[in-house]
Amino acid sequence: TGTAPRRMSPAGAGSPSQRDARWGDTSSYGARKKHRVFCHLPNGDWALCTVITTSGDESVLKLSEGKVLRLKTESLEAANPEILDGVDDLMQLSYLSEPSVLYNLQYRYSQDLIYTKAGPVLVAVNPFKKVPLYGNEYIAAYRNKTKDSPHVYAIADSALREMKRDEVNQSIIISGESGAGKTETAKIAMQYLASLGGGGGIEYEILQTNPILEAFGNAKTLRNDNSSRFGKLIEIHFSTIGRICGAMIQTFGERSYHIFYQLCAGAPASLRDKLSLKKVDEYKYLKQSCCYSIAGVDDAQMFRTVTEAMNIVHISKEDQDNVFAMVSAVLWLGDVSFTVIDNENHVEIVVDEAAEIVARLLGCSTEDLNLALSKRHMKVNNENIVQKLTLSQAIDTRDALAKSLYASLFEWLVEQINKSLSVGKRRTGRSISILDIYGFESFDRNSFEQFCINYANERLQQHFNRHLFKLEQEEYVEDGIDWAKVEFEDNQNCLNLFEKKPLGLLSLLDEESTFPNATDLTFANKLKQHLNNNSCFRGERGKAFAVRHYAGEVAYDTSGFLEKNRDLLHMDSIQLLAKCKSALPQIFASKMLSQSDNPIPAPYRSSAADSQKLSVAMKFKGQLFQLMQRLESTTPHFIRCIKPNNLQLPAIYEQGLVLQQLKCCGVLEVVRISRSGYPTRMTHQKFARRYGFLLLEDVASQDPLSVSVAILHQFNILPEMYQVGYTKLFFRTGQIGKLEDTRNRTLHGILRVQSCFRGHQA
Ligand code: AOV
Ligand code: MG
Repeated sequence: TGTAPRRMSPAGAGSPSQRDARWGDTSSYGARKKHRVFCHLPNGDWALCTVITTSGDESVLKLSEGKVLRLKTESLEAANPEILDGVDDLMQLSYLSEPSVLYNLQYRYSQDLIYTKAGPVLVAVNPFKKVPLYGNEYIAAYRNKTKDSPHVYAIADSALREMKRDEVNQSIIISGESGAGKTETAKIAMQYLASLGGGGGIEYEILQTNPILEAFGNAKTLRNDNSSRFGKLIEIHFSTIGRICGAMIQTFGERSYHIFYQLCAGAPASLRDKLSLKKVDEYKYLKQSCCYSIAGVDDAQMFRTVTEAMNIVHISKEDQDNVFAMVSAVLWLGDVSFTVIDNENHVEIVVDEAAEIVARLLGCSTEDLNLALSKRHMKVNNENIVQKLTLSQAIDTRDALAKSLYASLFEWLVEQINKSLSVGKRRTGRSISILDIYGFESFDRNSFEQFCINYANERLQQHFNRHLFKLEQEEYVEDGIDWAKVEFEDNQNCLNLFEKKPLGLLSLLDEESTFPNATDLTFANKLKQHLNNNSCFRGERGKAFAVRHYAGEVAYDTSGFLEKNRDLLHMDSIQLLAKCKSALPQIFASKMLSQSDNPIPAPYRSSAADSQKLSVAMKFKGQLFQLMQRLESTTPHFIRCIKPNNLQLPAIYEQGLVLQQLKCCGVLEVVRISRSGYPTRMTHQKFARRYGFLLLEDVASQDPLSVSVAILHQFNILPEMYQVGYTKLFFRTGQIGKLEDTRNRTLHGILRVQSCFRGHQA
C-alpha cells in the first residue's frame, strides 16, 4: 500500500548538510559566546548553561547557579532560544535533541503542566499528587474550545469530533511503564466522554466498572500500589445523536487481586460466617507478601465501594455472593495441605478445615477434591492410566487450580459487566475505544512475561509508526511538498522474528513446548541454531538470547519459558469443577472445555498430544491479532505516560529515567521521524511578518510568498534545508533557530542604536 514505511538510512549518513539538519551543528553554531547550550554533568544529567568563551576545542561555561565549567566544545548540545522554553508541543522546538526534549518536559512539569504534545502524541508525566486540571469546569472549557493546551480532555474531545465528522471509529491508545499513570489517564478520558450525558444512566454505569475491575484485576506491586495485572480495551458506543449507549470491555493477560484484602476487611458478619473468612494474615497465599495494607487505602471502605458498583452494573446479590464464595475458595485452597503416603513421595490431601471449606464452597466432596489434586488421569497408547502425584506436583496442581479459578472468575465478571452495558439494538457502529495496556519492559532479568509484553508493544509500535507516517504524508501532500525526501523506519523485521513460521520465536517456542524431553536450554539452543542470521536476534551464552526491539535491545533468560507456555491446568481439575454443585464452577468448567476446541484458526492451534489446549503464547498472539484488527479500523490517538521517579513521589524528575521511557514509548522516535522530515512549519504570512524587516530591500508591497523566498535567499538557507509549500514553509531542524538568532541580534542592535541616539539627545 502507499502507506508502507520505507527503511531509512542510518542516522548521520548522507551529506554533511543532511547530518546538520538532523542533529544541529553544535560546534560551529551552538557554542558561540553567550549562547545557551546543554552540557553533561558528572552525574550524567544534562544541564542548561551559557557559553562564556570558546578557545581551541574547549569552551568555558556558566551554569545557572553561577558555577563555571570548562568542557570540550564537541560534547555540548545546542539549546533552543529562550522564547521556546516550555513550548506545549515539542515539535515547536528548533533543536529536538534529547536534552532539549528532557529540559522542555521538566520545565513544564515543574509548573504542574504535566501534559505536552509531541506532534500528534500526548505525553503525560505522572504528577504523583492532585493537580488542579480536572473537573467540570475544565471539561466545559475543552468542550467549548476556550482551552486548547495539551490535555487528555483535548484528546478525548478530538476523538469525539473526528468520530462525528468522519463517521469513523476512534481509539485512544495509552501506554507507558508500570506506575506511569495509564489507568488514571484512561479514567480521565472516560470521565470526559461520560460527562456528555450529564452523569446519569449508562454513563455512570460505565464509570462504575472501574472500581470493580480494579478490585479484581489490580494488586499492589513494588512499582505501583494499584498496578493493573491485565490489559483492557473498553469500547464506548455512541448513538446517532452522539450520546453514550453502551460499552464493551475486553481484557488480556494475567491478573491478581486487591479483592482478597477488601473482602477480608470489609465483608459484613453474615457473609464472613457463610464464607468462613479468616483474617488476611492467616492465609498462606496472602502471607507470602507480608504486606497487608496500602498507605492511604481503607480496604473495608473499598469493599463497600465495590459492592455498590456491582449493584449499579446490575450484578445480583446472589451472583455477588457466588463471586465472593469463589474468592474465599481460592484463598482457602492455598491452605489445603498434603501428607506423603508412600516412599515414592506420593501424596493425599489432609482432610482438615481448609479442605472441608474449599469443598463446601465449590460444592463437591473432599474425596473429589483429593482425587483432582493427588492423581492424574492420562491416555497413553489409547489406554487409560492413573498416575499418582508427588508432593511438588500436587502443590503445582493445587496452585494452578486456584489461579485458573480466579482467572475464570475475572472473565465471568467482565462478561456480566458487558451484559449490563450491552449496546444491543441501540448500536450505531460508532465507538471510541480506550486501550490501557502494559508498556515495553526491560529489566536486568527478563522472562516469558516481558517476552509477551514486548512482542505486543512491537505490534503497537508498528501501528503507531504507520499512523504517523500517514499523517505526515497527508500534510506534505496537501501543501504540495516533495514527499520522497522523507524517510521512516519500520520494525517489520523484528515482528518477523517473532511471527515467522516455522522459524520464528513463537513457532519455535511452541514446537519445543510439545517435546516431553525439551528443556529451557534445548529451547535456547534451537533459537540460536535457526535465528542467528536474523539481524534482530542475538544468541547469548547459556540459556539467554537477545532481541533488538525498537526501544532497545533486551536480553531474555529462557528459564521457565516452556513451563509458562504450556498451560498447567489438567483435565482432572476441569472435571472436578464440572462436577461441583455450586453455580460458578460449572460455568467455568464448561467454558474451559469449550475453549479447548477453540474456534481460533487452525494455524494458531498447538498440536499438543495431551490436550488440545492452546499454548499461552499462541493464545496471547490470537488476542493480540484480534486487538490489532479492531484498532486497524479506527483513527488512533496516542497518549504516552511517563513516570518521573520510582519513588511514587511528587516534584522529583529523574532525567535518566524519563529519557529511557521517552525512548521506550517511541516519543524520541516521533521526534526522530520528524527530524528526518521538515518538523518546523510556518505560514508564509507569519514568516514574512516575523523576518521581513531583516531584508535589505523594501518589500512592503510584495506578497508574503515572495517575501519569504527573499528572506530565505538573503540568509543563504540551503535549498535542502527547506521546502516551500502552497500555504506554509517547511524547515529542517535547527533552521528557525538560526533565523531567530539573526533577528535577535538585529533587534538588539536596533535597540542599542536607539538608546545611544536618545542618550545624545538628552
Ligand atoms: P499504570 O496504570 O500506568 O501502572 P496508574 O494509572 O495506576 O499507573 O498510576 C499510578 C499512580 O500514579 C496512581 O495511583 C496515582 O497515585 C498517580 N497518578 C497517575 N496519574 C495521575 C494524575 N493524572 N493525577 C494525579 N495522580 C496520578 V500498571 O497498571 O502498574 O502498568 O500494571
Ligand atoms: Mg494500570
